[in-house]
Amino acid sequence: MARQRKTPKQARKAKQQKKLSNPKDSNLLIRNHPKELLPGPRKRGRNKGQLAFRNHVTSGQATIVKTDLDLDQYRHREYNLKKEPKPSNDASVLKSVKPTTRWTHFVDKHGIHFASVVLPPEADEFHQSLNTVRSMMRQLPRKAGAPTEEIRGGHFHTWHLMMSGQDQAHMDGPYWNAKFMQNPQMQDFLDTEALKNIQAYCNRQFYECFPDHASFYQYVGDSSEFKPYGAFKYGPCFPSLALNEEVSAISAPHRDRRDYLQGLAGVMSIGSYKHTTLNMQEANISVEFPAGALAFFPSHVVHHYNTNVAEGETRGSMTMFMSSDVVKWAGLGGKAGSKTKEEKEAYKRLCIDNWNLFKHIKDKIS
Ligand SMILES: O=C(O)CCC(=O)C(=O)O
Repeated sequence: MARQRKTPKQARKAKQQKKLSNPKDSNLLIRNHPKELLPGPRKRGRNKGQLAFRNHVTSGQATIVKTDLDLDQYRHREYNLKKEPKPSNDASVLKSVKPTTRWTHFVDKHGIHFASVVLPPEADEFHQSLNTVRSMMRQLPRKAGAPTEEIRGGHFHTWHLMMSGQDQAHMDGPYWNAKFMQNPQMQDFLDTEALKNIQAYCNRQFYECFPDHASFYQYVGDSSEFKPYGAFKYGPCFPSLALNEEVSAISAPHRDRRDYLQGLAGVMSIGSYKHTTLNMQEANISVEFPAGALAFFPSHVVHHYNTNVAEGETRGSMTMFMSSDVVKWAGLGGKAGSKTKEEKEAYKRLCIDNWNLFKHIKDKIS
């Protein structure tokens, strides 16, 4: 009997499956790593971040916006939200917010702080660094990235500098995606002074907006699984960075279901454009998102997307995040499948406890 030809989609899936079940050892970050169950977030840096947050709120440099999000709806979930139909990309039905202060903090219906948008600082050094990063991004070798996936809107390239530890990849430990590992130009880009300035800025803002999350992220990065290997390339908080090419990179509605459920992603918007928005469906808001602004939000919880920039304008973004698997590797120190029931239970409890990283705004400023 003649074999049926695979559709292009089936062929792509088969290739991907093959790749996943034949991991290259050289992509492994660490082998024979010690087991270490995470006890919880560290205090390091958190107090300083808390103080900075309180200062900018009480000195009138921040606006607090109440939204329709209800975080309580998600608190019983440990790792994943169920797949739901994607919302439409009609942002005109959402409540529009235009940041007028340097910081805008968004709270859910119970007052829990879950997202922030930070307008770019005036400092020349920041803008010079960002422009250098933008021009270097244009030179990045295309072979070190991939065309955008379906979930994202336009036709653009994404460089996924991603550390992961997906169990379905049958890896014995955390690993880098191969394209990134093997590309020296990408390594040079990450070592450039300008990128380091932007990286430090993003991590500092993370501490100053979400000190509890930031200290937990840094704690994961400081664990013996990752620290000796300099694994958190966009650290100290973020292990992974996706560079969305500056052409017309606009996200279609999606949830990042591999991001740590109780965590936050950061997105810095870049480009030459007059207007786009970051839209958060479950919060029912559409926030003006100018070039150079930085947003933190729960990327696994809320469906998010952008509105188009005008014809002839350019737009890209730098998305920083931590996959669930990264926390899992540090929490379980190896394959989840080979763990005892107690270890698995302890990890589940850690995840549920980590919903408490989201704090009430009153507690953050008192
Ligand atoms: O570019 C943006 O504003 C959003 C980026 C994003 O959602 C992503 O990279 O997953």
